[in-house]
Amino acid sequence: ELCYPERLNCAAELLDHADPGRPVFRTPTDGTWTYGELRARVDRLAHLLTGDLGVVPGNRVLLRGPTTPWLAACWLAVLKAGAVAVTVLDRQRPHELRTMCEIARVRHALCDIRAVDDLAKAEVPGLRITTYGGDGLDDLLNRPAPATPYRAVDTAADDVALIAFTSGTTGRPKGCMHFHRDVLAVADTFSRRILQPRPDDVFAGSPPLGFTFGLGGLVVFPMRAGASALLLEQAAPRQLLPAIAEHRVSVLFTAPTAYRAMLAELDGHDVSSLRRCVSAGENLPAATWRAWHERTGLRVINGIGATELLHIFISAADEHIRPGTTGVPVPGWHARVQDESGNPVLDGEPGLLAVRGPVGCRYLADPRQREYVRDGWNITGDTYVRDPDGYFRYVARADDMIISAGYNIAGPEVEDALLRHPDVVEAAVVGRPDEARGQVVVAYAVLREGARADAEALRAFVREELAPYKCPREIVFLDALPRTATGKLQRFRLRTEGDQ
Ligand code: 3SK
Repeated sequence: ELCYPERLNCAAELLDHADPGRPVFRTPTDGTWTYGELRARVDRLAHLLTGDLGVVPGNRVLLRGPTTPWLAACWLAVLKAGAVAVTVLDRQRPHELRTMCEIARVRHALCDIRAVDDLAKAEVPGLRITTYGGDGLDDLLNRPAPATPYRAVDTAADDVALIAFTSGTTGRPKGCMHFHRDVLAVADTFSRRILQPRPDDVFAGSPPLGFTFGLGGLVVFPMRAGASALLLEQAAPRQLLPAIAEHRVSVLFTAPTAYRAMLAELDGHDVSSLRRCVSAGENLPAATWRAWHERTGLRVINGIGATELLHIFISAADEHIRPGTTGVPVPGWHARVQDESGNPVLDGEPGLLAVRGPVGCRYLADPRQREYVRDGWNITGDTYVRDPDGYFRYVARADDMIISAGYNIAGPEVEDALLRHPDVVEAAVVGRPDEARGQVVVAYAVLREGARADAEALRAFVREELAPYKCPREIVFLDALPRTATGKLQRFRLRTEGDQ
């Protein structure tokens, strides 16, 4: 049982426990910040926010920039000052930013100077933008520091700390409100119980801080454990692999696609410092799990999380990992599989994943709240099967099931089969409307450089692995699959490809 005091400021809680001399953020080019240095910079930012910038508790402050210690410091300062951090991705475009600012009624923004153009182009009425990383905020920060540390605003544990946006794989963005206690709860469930971090751990990964996957993995979890994080502005596998060796990274957060890309480039890289590898953001196919295990000896910790629930709620570590499954509910969380009417289905039968735990979905002024939360359960939109031994197995996104000539086909199962072929690095399988069969299975594949396999060879390979009705009618070769800014596959774009 998690138990937090009624009055709680999660930023103060994260900042105040570690030894001030220990490292908290490392960077490839700008050195290392200690907890003491971070605390001093956060206090100075909080003084600025509530002084010159006129921010008052409850105000929503947009944060935008690449993954840097300054972005993390801004996030902590906004929360310490009792305001609400509105996190967005630095890849989001002006019209998206404008919509998010409208939904969250944002009046202040702290923005990395390198990401300010699109925010300015968004022309948000009444928005005061303060930049950092150039002049602007740096100017203010260079003034003599106030003598006294900043006293954290006495927020309630269930005051809103954070609004994180999700657009899913399509649609108008939804702002998810999370409380101060929620921020600690994800650290005290997934991180503490599954990762079991130690103060000497070095966290790193590819998700940006504007995505709660990255915010948890690169700021909240390391700080809650008194550990440190390597913050990389560019975290594609090409940068990640050498950084792991150079900074002795021990806990890695990334997505299945990145594990596959790193496998292709692993030769000559030392990953012996890794002790925990987390995969989330998308389903981790058993083929990818096995390939990473074979090459590195490491057992990837798979997990499913959601912006609505802040972080990961089903997972497993060490000897409890079963490749091809997501795992079991993280201690503190409950999960079940149910039908459309909310009745639990039998083990082994597919249905909708329903989750309950210390964090719940609270959309900001959005009627879709009624679809996501039903009878106290959060319906994530994923189709799952619960095995008789209690393990949860991903089937597909609920709207990604293919129905062909009366057969239900889960695209990810066919993708998994394609990924077992040595020439295939990425695969996406969708249903295309068909008069005779309702839908037919169509696969999109990205091949390894220099690979020779043609569509017929891949179809023959899949026929050896799966029942013939699951075999793609057609295989289309692409250079890359369409993905959202957070790296999620956009199957709807492939489904409508033929319409354009
Ligand atoms: O959206 C996701 O897939 C996710 C995964 C892990 C942690 C947090 C999130 C939002």
